[in-house]
Amino acid sequence: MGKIYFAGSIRGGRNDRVLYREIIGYLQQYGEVLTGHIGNEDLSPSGETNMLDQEIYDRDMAWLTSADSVVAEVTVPSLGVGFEIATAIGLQKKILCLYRSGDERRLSAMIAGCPSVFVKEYSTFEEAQRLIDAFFIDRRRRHIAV
Ligand code: 6IA
Repeated sequence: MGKIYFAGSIRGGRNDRVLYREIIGYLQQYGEVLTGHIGNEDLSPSGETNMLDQEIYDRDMAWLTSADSVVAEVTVPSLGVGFEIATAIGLQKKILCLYRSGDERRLSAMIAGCPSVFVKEYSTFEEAQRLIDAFFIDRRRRHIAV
């Protein structure tokens, strides 16, 4: 099984942290999720001060480099998640961006318009599960075909 880098907002806002945890739990059937702490309910934008920002950056970039695929929940806008997606594109990773559309918000054109990522909209967790299934099953098929 491969390694999966899950990206979700931390300092951008923690409103979706419960959903992140659910997605991380679901992803575990498809590989080792390197970034399980993103779903940690106790992780607040000002919390966990025992790591320097540069240590967080170095660790996350190493994980991203070692990952086989990247799944990002991009509904809550986050500079860090955008940065990770752009870096993952440069590293030629397979990337799934999951987005919940809403009346008041629209996904950044830099993600929505990027041909190097799979952007999928959903509204329920069940829909997110099906999109994740399709992403990984498709990947496996391509892997076998190669
Ligand atoms: O700009 P953001 O903070 O929203 O960026 C979130 C993204 O950057 C996530 O996908 C993470 O992979 C990464 N990231 C940002 N901050 C941390 C972090 N901070 N720990 C791990 N990954 C991070 C520690 C806690 C912090 C609240 C002090």
